Amino acid sequence: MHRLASLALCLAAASANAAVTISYEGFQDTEMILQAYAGGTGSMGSAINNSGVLFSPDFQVGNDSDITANVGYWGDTANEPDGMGTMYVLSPANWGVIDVPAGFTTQWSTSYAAKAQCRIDVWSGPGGTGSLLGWTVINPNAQTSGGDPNGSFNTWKVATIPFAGTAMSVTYNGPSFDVRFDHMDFGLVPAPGAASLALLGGLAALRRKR
Ligand SMILES: [Ca+2]
Ligand SMILES: [Ca+2]
Ligand SMILES: [Ca+2]
Repeated sequence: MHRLASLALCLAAASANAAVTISYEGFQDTEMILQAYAGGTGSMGSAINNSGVLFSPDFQVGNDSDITANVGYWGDTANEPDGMGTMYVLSPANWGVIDVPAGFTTQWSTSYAAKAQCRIDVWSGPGGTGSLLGWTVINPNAQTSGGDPNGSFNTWKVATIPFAGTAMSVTYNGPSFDVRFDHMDFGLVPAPGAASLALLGGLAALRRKR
């Protein structure tokens, strides 16, 4: 597909400010994600959905080797928070870009299992340009071994970057292989109870009117 045509598809499908969750399921081992979440495919042909999120070639998926029996560093995971597939970075430049052309607001968050430090930045423009809206440093979190039953990336935590304004890209700055990601959220998913709180507020306003 022509790059511009696929970009136009993304823009049409993803409305601004919609929250998107990426779970990294449905890929082949070591497949580059590329446009699999933007109406296109990953490097091995997997098409997931059209959430309007595009990955530079630095981001790949590995499936838990306890399930696939295809043993490699990519499948060395356990206790994954969302299915059996996780994402890692393979980048000679220690750099990767995730673009969201329609933009997202409020916060970015992810689950991670880290053996090394990396930095994540959220930007107002595409490709890591514009204003730096927010950032976080992910530090190694106690990885042991085993879990389901194998996997040396087996302890998961959540990192969150809250920000004001509208973001169009997220960049990764860190080593290859040593940080795994899963259940990545672009935008804020309303917490359970938020709707009922709004309802209570409405009822209170009604009572005051009487
Ligand atoms: Ca597992
Ligand atoms: Ca495992
Ligand atoms: Ca997953």
